[in-house]
Amino acid sequence: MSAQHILYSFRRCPYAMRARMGLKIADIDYEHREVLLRDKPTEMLQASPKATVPIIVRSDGKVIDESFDIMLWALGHNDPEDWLAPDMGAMLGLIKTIEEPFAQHQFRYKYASFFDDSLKRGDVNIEHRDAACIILGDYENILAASPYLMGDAPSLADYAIFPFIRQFAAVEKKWWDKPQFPHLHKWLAYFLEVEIFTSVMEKYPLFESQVPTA
Ligand SMILES: N[C@@H](CCC(=O)N[C@@H](CS)C(=O)NCC(=O)O)C(=O)O
Repeated sequence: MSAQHILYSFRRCPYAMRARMGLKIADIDYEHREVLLRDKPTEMLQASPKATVPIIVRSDGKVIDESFDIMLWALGHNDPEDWLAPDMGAMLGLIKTIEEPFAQHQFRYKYASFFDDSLKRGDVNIEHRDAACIILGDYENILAASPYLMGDAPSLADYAIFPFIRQFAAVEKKWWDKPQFPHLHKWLAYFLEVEIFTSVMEKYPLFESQVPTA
């Protein structure tokens, strides 16, 4: 049997979601290894000591441990819906913002008590929510003028970004549903239903490490 690509993934991680969507649209076959972030398997740590998901160990032994690079690698093989069609510089400008600073603000917004002992679990940090909203306002303005971030068709930019907006939207559902970002809502609702997304959200059994623990 020929060696297969192996993906270390965590279902609810937005980085892993976008990598899985890239692999799926490119129709790349791989062995899915579902992990727990609090109990990472030795095989994953050996593949990439950075120890973040997603990680793909390619069949040629090369390791890619950045979600966006996994998307690019997959789409470089096969890009049937032309996700790479828009100008890459413009897409990169948008996509970079989502990882830093948006994802950082979102983490501090959602897990406020982790950074402030006076808060209790479930409390949110409004300053970080506001900071994230400045970025969301930029997306809202783009989406007021076109259905997708790069124009009339979905692209890499949309797929690389929406898993993070999904996560943000889920922190305070009631607050999010106030009519402040109507175009962003519509856009997110579309991507939450697309087959490429729903198909990568199926549940996998946990990967069991084959490396004996000491
Ligand atoms: N820049 C990385 C970030 C990946 C990342 O931070 N993933 C999170 C889960 S959503 C993680 O693995 N964190 C490590 C941990 O929680 O131990 C990428 O794009 O792949």
